[in-house]
Amino acid sequence: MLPATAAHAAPAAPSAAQTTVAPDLDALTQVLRSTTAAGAPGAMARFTGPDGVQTRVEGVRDRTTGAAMDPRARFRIGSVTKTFSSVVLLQLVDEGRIQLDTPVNSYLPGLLPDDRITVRHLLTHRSGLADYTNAMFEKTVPGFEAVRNKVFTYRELVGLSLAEPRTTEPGVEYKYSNTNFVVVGMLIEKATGKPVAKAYERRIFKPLGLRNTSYVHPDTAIKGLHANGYLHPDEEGGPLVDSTEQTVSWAQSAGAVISNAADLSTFMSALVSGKLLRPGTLDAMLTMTPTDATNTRFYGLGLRRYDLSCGTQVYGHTGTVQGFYTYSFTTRDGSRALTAMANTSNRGQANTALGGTLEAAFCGKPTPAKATAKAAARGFALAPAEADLPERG
Ligand code: REY
Repeated sequence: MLPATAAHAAPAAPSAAQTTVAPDLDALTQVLRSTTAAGAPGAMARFTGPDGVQTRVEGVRDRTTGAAMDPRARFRIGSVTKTFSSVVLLQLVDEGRIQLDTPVNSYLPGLLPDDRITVRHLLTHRSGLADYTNAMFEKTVPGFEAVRNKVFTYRELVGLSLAEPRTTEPGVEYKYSNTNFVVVGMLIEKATGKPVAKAYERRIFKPLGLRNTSYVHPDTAIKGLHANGYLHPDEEGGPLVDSTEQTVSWAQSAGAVISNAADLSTFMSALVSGKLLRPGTLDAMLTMTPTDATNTRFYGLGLRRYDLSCGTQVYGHTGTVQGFYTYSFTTRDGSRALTAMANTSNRGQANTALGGTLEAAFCGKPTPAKATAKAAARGFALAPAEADLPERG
């Protein structure tokens, strides 16, 4: 059962261009191989489209046993959690319990030092609240070891952010910050009177039947068939750290959900096809502003849009948590979806390589002449150096 307030909107009609492109499975395999060559023990991609499900794997999910990567494996999704948190928050907007342009302080009196910061500023990363994780993980492995078994309250995390100067005036600039989605978690708990885990379960996991998805904070294990995560140390050539078990308390509603590829794609497709939000709030979520100068990457409300070289636009989120890189994206009509994961992190080259799964899956067989002409017509710079840089989360 969907919550009483969930609306079923008709999905947007797929464009002819979107339905005729088949994924390039050889290219997908090549991308996964380059991801493992760049230092990921394993990598996987799972594509859903009109012809059903196609999966590709490379490498291992467990370096000790040598078990192969498995497309069904569970893993830590990092910031893809932000899309789940946004959906819950926006359902509360649909129910009239929270308003997007109301100051956060009217729901959580005195929490923030600036009454001008609104709920929408949090969801669009325009609050100016510093990201406390930059200092926390300045030294990657020591930073991780210091928090892997810790349990933080939301207020402690907000306190870490407020000890630093704010980065922008409210609303002025996009500055990605985990703090925003920590405050979103607080708003959800304030409005529902229950832990965020209950809200995710009742409003998303159960209605969509996501049996491989959970929020177990502060438990440290990933139950069932899962991939182990391996963190690269800052020192080149140093041993990988098995980072599978941790509380993820440093992220909570900004990054602590566990899921698998099938569930993430189901979630993203359901979201864009109107199964979780009323049309007005979904429109608000899909209203995007650029996150960089390439004009190919955008952020809405807890949701990214990437404009690919073939002109196809995909919606979803990226995730980085120690030991795991994730991409989960779908076309606007929800008919095609890709979730890709590599079981490593702090390895930019591996993350960039994994991002290539999007082009292989959604743009299909490379036809350079056509792609070049199309991209030029749309004013895209082809593969600018900047566009190759992986984003945080
Ligand atoms: C935190 C550091 C990444 C990860 C982060 N993740 O903010 C959130 C997100 C949930 O947006 C770590 N990097 C790594 C370092 C760099 O420690 N010194 O790569 O595992 O997804």
